[in-house]
Amino acid sequence: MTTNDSGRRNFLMQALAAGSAVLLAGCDRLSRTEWFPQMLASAEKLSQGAQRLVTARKSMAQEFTEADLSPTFRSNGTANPDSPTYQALATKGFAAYRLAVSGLVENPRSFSLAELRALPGRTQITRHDCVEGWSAIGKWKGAQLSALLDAVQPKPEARYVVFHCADPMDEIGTKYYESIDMDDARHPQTLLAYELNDQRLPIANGAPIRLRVERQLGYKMAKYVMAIEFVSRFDHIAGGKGGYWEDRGYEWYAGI
Ligand SMILES: Nc1nc2c(c(=O)[nH]1)N[C@H]1C(S)=C(S)[C@@H](COP(=O)(O)O)O[C@H]1N2
Ligand SMILES: [Mo]
Repeated sequence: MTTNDSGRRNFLMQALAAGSAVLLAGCDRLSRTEWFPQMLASAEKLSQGAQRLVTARKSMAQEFTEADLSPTFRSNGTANPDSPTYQALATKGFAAYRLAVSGLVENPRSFSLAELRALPGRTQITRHDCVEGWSAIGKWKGAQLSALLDAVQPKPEARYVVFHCADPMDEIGTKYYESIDMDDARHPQTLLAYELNDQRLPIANGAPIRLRVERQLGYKMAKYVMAIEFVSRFDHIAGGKGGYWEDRGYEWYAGI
């Protein structure tokens, strides 16, 4: 390695370290400054590349035992969506809930909760890491997203899965949303979860359906999922960065 190479490497390592330190500092405060989104955008390119080098995308997230479960799994972000449509569903125990699946698929259709429960599923005890600096270990049960893919048959042009949520985030009704790529969509631990710690998923944690995508940070795990859309790009959706927090400067690939 030449002197130049190692100088460049040190620079990269420092940039990566700075990126992760800032990530621990919190959702709201930093995203409003101008330099923060820009720095995250460049840190994302570095960390995504680094992640691809060191971790195969197919690797499994660590799983834990019942003894490791957190006494309570806290709620973060929206705890009860402020939307008449959602409240009407919740009042009737989500009996009328249907998950609409659209976009670049051969068989667009919707799923009732019973139909989602009937899909091949998985139970897993994993650790959830939020960028605000807390973690919790919980037991999740849900349909494997790969099973839903088998049912709807994504077209070859489909590159991303977008999750549209019920919760308005501001007065003008901007809704939470998220997206993942097809590698994560087909990963065995990627679930449309309907149970937390052997109970029906509580409203505070995303009832009736929330995404688990275990090798990424908490904000990727969309709660209150109402619709799923398969797309080839997401620059036309909301702020164009692939998620509610991404539109406010967070990195799209939030690998841990
Ligand atoms: N729809 C929706 N999904 C969301 C959020 C939200 O506010 N709305 N917050 C995200 C963040 S930042 C985290 S850490 C987790 C929190 O999940 P929990 O409430 O089960 O702890 O949900 C994520 N998914
Ligand atoms: Mo979070």
